[in-house]
Amino acid sequence: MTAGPIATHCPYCSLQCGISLASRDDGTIELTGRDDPINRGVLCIKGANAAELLGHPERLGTPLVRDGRGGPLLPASWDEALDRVVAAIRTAQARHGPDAVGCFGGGGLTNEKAYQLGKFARVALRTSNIDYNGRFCMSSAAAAGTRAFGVDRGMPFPFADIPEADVVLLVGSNPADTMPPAMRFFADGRERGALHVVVDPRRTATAELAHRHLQPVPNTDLSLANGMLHIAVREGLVDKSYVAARTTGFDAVRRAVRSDWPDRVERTTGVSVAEMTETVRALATARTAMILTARGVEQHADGTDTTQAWINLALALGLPGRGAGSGWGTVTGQGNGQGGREHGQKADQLPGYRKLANPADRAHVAAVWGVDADELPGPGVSAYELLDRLGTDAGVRVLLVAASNPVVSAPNASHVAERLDALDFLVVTDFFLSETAQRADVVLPTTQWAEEDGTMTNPEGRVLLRRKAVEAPAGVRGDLEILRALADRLGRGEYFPTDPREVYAELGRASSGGTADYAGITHDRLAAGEELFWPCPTPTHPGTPRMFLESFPTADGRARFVPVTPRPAPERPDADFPYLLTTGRSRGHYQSGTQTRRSPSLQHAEPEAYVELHPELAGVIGVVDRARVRLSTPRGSVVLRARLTPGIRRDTVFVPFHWGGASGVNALTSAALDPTSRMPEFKTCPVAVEPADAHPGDERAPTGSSAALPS
Ligand SMILES: Nc1nc2c(c(=O)[nH]1)N[C@H]1C(S)=C(S)[C@@H](COP(=O)(O)OP(=O)(O)OC[C@H]3O[C@@H](n4cnc5c(=O)[nH]c(N)nc54)[C@H](O)[C@@H]3O)O[C@H]1N2
Ligand SMILES: Nc1nc2c(c(=O)[nH]1)N[C@H]1C(S)=C(S)[C@@H](COP(=O)(O)OP(=O)(O)OC[C@H]3O[C@@H](n4cnc5c(=O)[nH]c(N)nc54)[C@H](O)[C@@H]3O)O[C@H]1N2
Ligand code: SF4
Ligand SMILES: [Mo]
Repeated sequence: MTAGPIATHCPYCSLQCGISLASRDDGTIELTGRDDPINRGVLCIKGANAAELLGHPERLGTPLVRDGRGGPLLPASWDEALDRVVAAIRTAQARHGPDAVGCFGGGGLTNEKAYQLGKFARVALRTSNIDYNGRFCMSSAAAAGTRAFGVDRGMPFPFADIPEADVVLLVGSNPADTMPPAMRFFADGRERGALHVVVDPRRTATAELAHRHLQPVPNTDLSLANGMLHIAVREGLVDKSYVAARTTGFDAVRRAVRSDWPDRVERTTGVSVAEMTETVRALATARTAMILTARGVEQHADGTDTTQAWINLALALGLPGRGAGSGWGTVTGQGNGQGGREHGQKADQLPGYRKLANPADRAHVAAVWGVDADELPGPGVSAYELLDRLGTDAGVRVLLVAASNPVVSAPNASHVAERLDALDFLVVTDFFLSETAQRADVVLPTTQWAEEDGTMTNPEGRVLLRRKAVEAPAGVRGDLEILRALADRLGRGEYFPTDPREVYAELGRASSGGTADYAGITHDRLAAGEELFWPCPTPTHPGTPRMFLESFPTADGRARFVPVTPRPAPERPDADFPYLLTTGRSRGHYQSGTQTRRSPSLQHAEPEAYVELHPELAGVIGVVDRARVRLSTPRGSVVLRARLTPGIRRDTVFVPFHWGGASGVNALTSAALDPTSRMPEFKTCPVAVEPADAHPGDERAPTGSSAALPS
């Protein structure tokens, strides 16, 4: 312990709840919730048990290198491991050119690390091949938000606005499980008399708390939103003066929704005309109203248009920029899901949301970096496309993964694992031996949250200082130090400082004048307790908690309607695959589970993967609660324990994606990509559901956890 207690933030989700860490006399660490503006001392089960990650027996303490091809991973010195990585990079680039080396980043990285990884790809590797797991997360909302408002800031207003909304429509979002401490904002609103409506194919914990639950067929939200806009037009509920003064393009949208007759939409979605009408009337007549969307809306092959459909409804009702308690927002998910998408680890992007394809943007960032703009590569391909081409002539031969576990979390994951195995060389930096690290040629052990300083940006665009509270184990290096050591060996070390404050100061200059302007936010201002939201262009600027009040950051200052119409789903149920599979999260585990499956308390609370199904469906296929069920899609099959719940639609089953191996649901999911955001279709695919024990020969119990995990 450096000194205690130290104020830091949770290692997991975007809420970044305030945590205090102190060391007890016996050397153990005490973790408590801190009175932070967001969580007010409350933590969910994951954050409350996060200290179990510190000093964990499976923590990686030394680099690992693979002994020959196919041999085991063995401990090695840092010099040996780094030299091997650089030799592989040099060989691949000499043979195949700079783009033969790629980087795959993550939205859990601090702003400093995300920035540095993007710079490392462009300046040290000179490759166009970098993307990150945020492409799997909210990229569709980012695309739709940018198209409509000229900027992507998840929530363009603070969480504190939620209780101010008289009506809240929460679509494809389950914060009661995914961000439990945020539920107090909703509870405060309901106490004031607000009306809350949840749209989800499952009766989630969030839907339980709401007044109304609309339960559509998965992947029909676009029709639902268009149907509701059709009703708004027909009933004269459109805010005409707002539309005239603050938007463009409404006529085309009005024409586009003309054929979305409510009774037709009812047949497609399963949501009744009465439910739609009541919801639209409530939103339109409320003093303040808010539409919030999340992964249930976005993780589809038409996720950008689907998000746009909800934005179109919000614009027609005059919500964005109306003032406190009104608007549209997307609830970003990963620890630094917001900041992770702003600073250049995305294929087409430079820091501050600048674009690699824009000459002025290139010139600005190249000047900050001290390199020639012509030296910077062009845009690369998106995350799944990068993974899909690994080891091919058109693809990357050497991949560096930092802060993601795509063997578990990517769609069509068995294929992704095959592609990773086809690489000449895989390098993973992690603090545990994730399923992806298990396939690597070199694993570099890195520091974790409480062992390093850095900043995170939460879903409201608020920048937070996450402080170092404990010493890292000897033998472990921070990601910034690892990038520096690699850059040194590539002859570019001077460009890569390792002090997070220094990196942050540079990030501020690189983002200055950009859409996500951090120039005025400093570690010192944050340490002094200032609450700062970007854009914040100067050291005396107060930051921007609430955007769009006067105008939108588009060329003409107006928000843009975009007409969107439903497209046929990439795959439709048929006799072989008659039901719909949807996927998402459970309360006790985080993402690919690398961290939470190693927490004894969380493993005890939620030991194994499961499939939620309706008792009637269970009856039809002949399984009882806790029986083993086989789910199959054209890509593979998994066996999971049944959890019967009347809260799910009869035609739909739900599986959380936190487990790998034999219980990894991503062996089933589809990699159909949204044409704009390149977001995969995680949330819906046709599936066959049958009792597992009808198939003798597969009597293996679903373990889900890898061999390396505690039993
Ligand atoms: N416990 C826990 N919390 C987390 C995480 C975690 O792994 N575990 N991860 C964090 C991250 S990275 C993220 S992105 C967030 C995600 O947070 P959420 O978006 O709240 O989580 P999901 O469970 O992915 O999806 C939300 C809901 O979408 C519904 N859904 C599925 N298909 C459809 C559809 O077609 N239409 C509609 N309207 N709804 C649909 C699902 O039933 C689910 O309840 O959570 C963050 N918080
Ligand atoms: N079927 C299905 N699949 C999904 C989703 C879904 O809803 N359904 N959701 C998608 C979404 S929204 C997301 S965000 C992705 C997330 O999926 P992943 O990208 O796999 O995310 P994590 O499991 O958080 O993986 C982070 C890894 O990096 C390590 N790590 C954490 N912090 C750091 C760090 O600072 N440095 C380094 N070097 N390593 C670190 C962790 O130990 C862990 O192994 O999954 C996607 N996959
Ligand atoms: S809600 Fe998110 S940030 Fe808060 S304690 Fe839970 S996992 Fe951590
Ligand atoms: Mo996410």
